[in-house]
Amino acid sequence: MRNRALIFGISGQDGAYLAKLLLDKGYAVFGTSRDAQMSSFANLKRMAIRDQVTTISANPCDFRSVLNVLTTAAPHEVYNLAGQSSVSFSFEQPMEAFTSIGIANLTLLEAIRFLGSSIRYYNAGSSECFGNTPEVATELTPFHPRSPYSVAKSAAFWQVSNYRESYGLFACSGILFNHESPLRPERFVTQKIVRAACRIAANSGETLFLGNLDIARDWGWAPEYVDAMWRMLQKDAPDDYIVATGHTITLREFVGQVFASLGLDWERHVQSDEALLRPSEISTSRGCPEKAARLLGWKATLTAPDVAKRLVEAERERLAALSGS
Ligand code: GDR
Repeated sequence: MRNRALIFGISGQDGAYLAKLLLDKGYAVFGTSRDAQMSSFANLKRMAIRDQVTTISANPCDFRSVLNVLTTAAPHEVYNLAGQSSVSFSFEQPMEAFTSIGIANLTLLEAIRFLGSSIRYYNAGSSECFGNTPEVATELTPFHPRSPYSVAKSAAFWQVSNYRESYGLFACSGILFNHESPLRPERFVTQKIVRAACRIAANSGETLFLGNLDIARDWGWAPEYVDAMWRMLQKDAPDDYIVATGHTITLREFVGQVFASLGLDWERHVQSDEALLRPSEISTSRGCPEKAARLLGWKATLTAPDVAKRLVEAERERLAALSGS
């Protein structure tokens, strides 16, 4: 019998790459959206897999809705990638952050427990839970969340741990550091920079306004990260893992690399804007991916400079396709 996977939040970047990975492995893939009839599933279309995925309407905060989709799809594996994903937006909508992340995760765990099911469950955790990590974070580093988003992600992480300990659920959290791709919207800083830089290279004459350029992040390549999610659910026992490249650079360096790859001097085109600063910020984010390498056999092959280069290449290809050249 074919393996069946259900992805909550299949419309996002990670949902699309994970769906592709699972389809390539022979899975029957089901994906949810709050209103599947109204959703465009643009990322699935861009990956040319829209027709291969069965999409179902479901609200992960609604117990009945979750029971319904779990019964319909009858999955062996459930990946919860749904919920708010923007840290900056969570300061504007903190209740939505907690509901779409914390309550949704709890509802899914409860539904799996209620069904007495042997479903394997993946929860999308986040490096944001660590807060500032001038020293490299491991899976044992205490959390210090600094945004409504990361408070909710921390709650979800401990819910998973608690359901594993209390009820023996096969549930894992992947603590993913920043991971990027051309499927990201401009709300996230990497695509904001790459798209603006490409427009500037085409003589738009605009200035790119950014917040804090001194922050440092470990930016990896999203298609590689979904493979780590899958590997977690193939182990004999559930556990939590950091997923990172182990290589951190500043936003200033990232911007410099993007502009340089287009033959531009970034300092002539970029300005800092105080309005883009967050109420509280993580200045440095560093993660140790050693456990994932040792126990999952997973290792990132692309680090931030490669990510910058690939994003620029992809954007140039997209623009060329649009202009028909
Ligand atoms: P982040 O991603 O908050 O780290 O969360 P984002 O790309 O939004 O910000 C990265 C860093 O860049 C700084 N920054 C700006 N960010 C945005 N969006 N726009 C700007 O103009 C700008 N200027 C500076 C930010 O302050 C921040 O420090 C991502 C998401 O994918 C989460 O879902 C995930 O959990 C974490 O990464 C790990």
